[in-house]
Formats: sequence, C-alpha cells, structure tokens
Amino acid sequence: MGGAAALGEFVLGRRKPLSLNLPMDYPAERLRMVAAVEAAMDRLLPRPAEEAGGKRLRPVLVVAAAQLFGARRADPLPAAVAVECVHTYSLVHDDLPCMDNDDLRRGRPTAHRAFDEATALLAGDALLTHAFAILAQSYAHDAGLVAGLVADLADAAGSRRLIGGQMEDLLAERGRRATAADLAYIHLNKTAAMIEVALTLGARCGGAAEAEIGVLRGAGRDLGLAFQISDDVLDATADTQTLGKTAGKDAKAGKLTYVSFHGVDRARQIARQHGEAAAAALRSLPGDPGLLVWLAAGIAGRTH
Ligand code: GRG
Repeated sequence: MGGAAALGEFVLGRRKPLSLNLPMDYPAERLRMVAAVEAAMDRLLPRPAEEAGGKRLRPVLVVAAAQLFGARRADPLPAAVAVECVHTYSLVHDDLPCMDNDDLRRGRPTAHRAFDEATALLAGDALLTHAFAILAQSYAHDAGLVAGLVADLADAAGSRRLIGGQMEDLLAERGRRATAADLAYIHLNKTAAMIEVALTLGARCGGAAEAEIGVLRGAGRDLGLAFQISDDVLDATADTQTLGKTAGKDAKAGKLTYVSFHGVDRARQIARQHGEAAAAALRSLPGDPGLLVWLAAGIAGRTH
C-alpha cells in the first residue's frame, strides 16, 4: 500500500494505531490528518497549484469527527477538502479591498495582491463552487449522505450564516452602533458556522445518528466561539509574523471584538469556558473523544 493510501486507511480508522494501549499522540495524529487532507486536496482540486496552506483546522475536525463514529459510512477526506475550499474562498473574498482590504494572509501576499482583484474574486467563486462538486461526485453512491452534506454546507456558507455574519460585521465596521448581541451574532455566523459544519459533515461521514449530529452542532458552536474569541485575543496580543496576517488590525479599525468589549483577560476566560462546554458535549457522545477534546483545548487557548 502506497504512503498516501496507507495514511488514508489510518485516518479512516481501518488500521489500528500502533500504540493501542498507550494514550494517543494527539499532536502526531493531527499532523497525520493534515498530511492526509493535503494529499486529498492534490487529488480533488483541479490543478495542484502552489498554495499558501493554513492550519487546516476545519478539515482536521471533519476527519476527527468521522473517526469518533468509526468512519462507518464514508471516507471523510472529500468532505474535509470541501470544507477547506469554502473556508479558503471566504478568506480570499474577505481580504479584498471592498471588504477587509488586507495585504497578508497565511504569511503570504493576499490573492488580490499576488494576482489582481478580478482573479481573487474568481478564485473564490471557483473554490466555493468546487466544494459542492466534490461532495456531489465523491459521495454519489450514497444519495442520502450527499443530501445531508450539501444541505449542511450550503446552510453554513449561506446568507443566514457565513454571509449574514460577514454582512453584519461590515455594517458594524461602517459605524452602525453594535451591541453585545450583534457581536455574538457575528461570531456565531461568520466563524462558528464553518466550525460547526466541519463537525457535522464529519459526523455524517462517520454514520452518526441525527441526535448525535445535533450534539456535535452544539459543540461546534462553542468551539467556534472559543476560536473567534481567541482570534480576537491574538489580534490584540500577538505579532504579525506569528499570525501570518496583519496583527493589531481590530483596535486600529476601532472594531467590535470580545477584547474591546471585555478586555483581554476576561476574553481569554470566556474562550476557555466555551472550550470546556464543547469538551463536555463531546464527552457525552459514545466513542473516544480524546483527540477532539485535545483540539478543543488547543483552540480555546490558541497561541497562533
Ligand atoms: C467573504 C462571505 C465571506 C465571509 C468572510 C472568513 C471570514 C468571513 C472572514 C475572515 C476574517 C475572520 C477574522 C474570520 C473569522 C474566522 C477566522 C479567524 C478565520 C481564519 O481562520 P484560520 O485561522 O485560518 O483557521 P487558516 O489560514 O489557518 O486556515
């Protein structure tokens, strides 16, 4: 069996980890998943091009959620790639001059800087469209699964979640008076929606029941909030090199964030509370949630 195939088998849980009686090496497991996701990206994206890779958090969540249920129904890697495509499209469009107007992303010039605005716009459009093509093609053998995956991803990326959250964020930036409820709405939709859907797509590939998918959706909501609050803290406390994107932008733009609302210490505490709530939900499910709980702790206390 070739390296990538072996890795796929491992990620799918068909091969037992070597250290069956020892605690799983979560950092190594995460790296194995990232490698499997990137091999799947090479396979499923039209032309393996040079790409500034991010942390691949969402695709790792897809694979880890599928593993929680024994990856019984289908290979989660195509779903993982689809989620990363939608996430990357949202970053490319968010960086455009008409939105956040940023020059740096993933430690490299943003797409419209490296190429031009029209190219960045079309690249984002292509990534979004291709995500759904991947789902339709990769799971064609299981119509029920395709329907669930497409509905979940369309909902997360649609006007009521990702796009709605982004619109509200733009309105807040344009000086509309924003409240704590607006801030929660923005975070829940702009950020948590894509984290939630990573877990639910993984759970669907794993063969989870609807009730279990509901539990994961709740965990994803908390994880998404923890992720965004930590992101707000990092923007205020870390440097541009560590982040790979411009640091200190929120304060400069007078942006509404958990840090501007609550201060750094309280924001960190709230992120931890959401991380713990996510971990508690994950522990309530059958299966070993160890890897997901470890990822949740990392997300709530992010350093980059
Ligand atoms: C354009 C519809 C549309 C939405 C844009 C993603 C987004 C919404 C805005 C980007 C800015 C931002 C602060 C988003 C919140 C989510 C977030 C922190 C994304 C960055 O995710 P990481 O850190 O990125 O996982 P990498 O590069 O590691 O994949």
